[in-house]
Amino acid sequence: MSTEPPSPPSPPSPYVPPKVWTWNKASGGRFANINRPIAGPTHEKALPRGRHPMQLYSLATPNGVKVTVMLEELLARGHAGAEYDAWLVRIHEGEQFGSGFVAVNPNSKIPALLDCSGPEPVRVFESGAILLHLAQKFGEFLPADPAARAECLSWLFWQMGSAPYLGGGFGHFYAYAPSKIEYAIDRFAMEVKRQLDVLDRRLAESAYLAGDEYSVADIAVWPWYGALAKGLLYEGGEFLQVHEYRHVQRWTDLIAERPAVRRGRMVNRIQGQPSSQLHERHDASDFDMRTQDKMGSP
Ligand SMILES: N[C@@H](CCC(=O)N[C@@H](CS)C(=O)NCC(=O)O)C(=O)O
Repeated sequence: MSTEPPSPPSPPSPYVPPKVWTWNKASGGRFANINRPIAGPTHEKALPRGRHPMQLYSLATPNGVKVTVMLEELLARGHAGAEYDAWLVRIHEGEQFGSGFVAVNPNSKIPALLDCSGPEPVRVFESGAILLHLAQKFGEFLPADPAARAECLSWLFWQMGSAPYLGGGFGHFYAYAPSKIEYAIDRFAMEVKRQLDVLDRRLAESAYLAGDEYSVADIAVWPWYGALAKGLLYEGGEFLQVHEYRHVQRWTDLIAERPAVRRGRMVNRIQGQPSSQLHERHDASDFDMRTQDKMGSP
């Protein structure tokens, strides 16, 4: 009989990728029911269609809010052609994989827009493309001067390239991954703090990202980095010490005051105060009984 004490459990062996990746459905964590390695529809489902020129299929995530804010801003400037029906797409229930939605966005992600103002509907997907489509169509929120326009487009595309590190990188590993991986959290926390510093330095020299005027660049960046600056994303405010980015804070507060922003944030929203949620928007009067809060309440 051995008298040696039992040996302590050995640490989990490091993962060694196999030669060929295979789909282990159980490893998908919180998003296992919607993440798939293949594109295309999972089921037949036609999209609803309303009476307005713009048909939006979306949800009030930061990417969705960009578009509802843009449409509300255009309406506030008197563009009746920007009237829209906003339909709710519940991405956690897989509605982005319905055949009708995939026909509007083959990438199966909100937001997706159908511009029905012409003889044939025009589909637009990717929030940056939607903002640019609307800005060019209505001649708003995109500077006419070539140098100012170049600055505006640079920040617009900066957002498109940067936010995946914030959401898919930092947010995923800090808040959603089934285990906390120090290497991954460090890597993406560092990158997100660097991004906040990029914005902070820019906003130290001008009121808005493209210069003196509010533009599609602010409309794209604010829902992500403004929410982050207010501690509303991934409960990461303290961890990232977001209060230190004081020019980002100033800009976030300034934009949060805009009535169109307060309205746009409510559209297709399914969490937070019930009175601040407008699941679908079909008319300006839909906002009447709602609380249009600023950036403060989640
Ligand atoms: N680059 C895209 C990203 C869109 C995106 O990631 N949408 C998310 C919600 S914020 C989505 O629909 N996810 C559903 C899924 O991945 O199945 C854009 O800016 O429009």
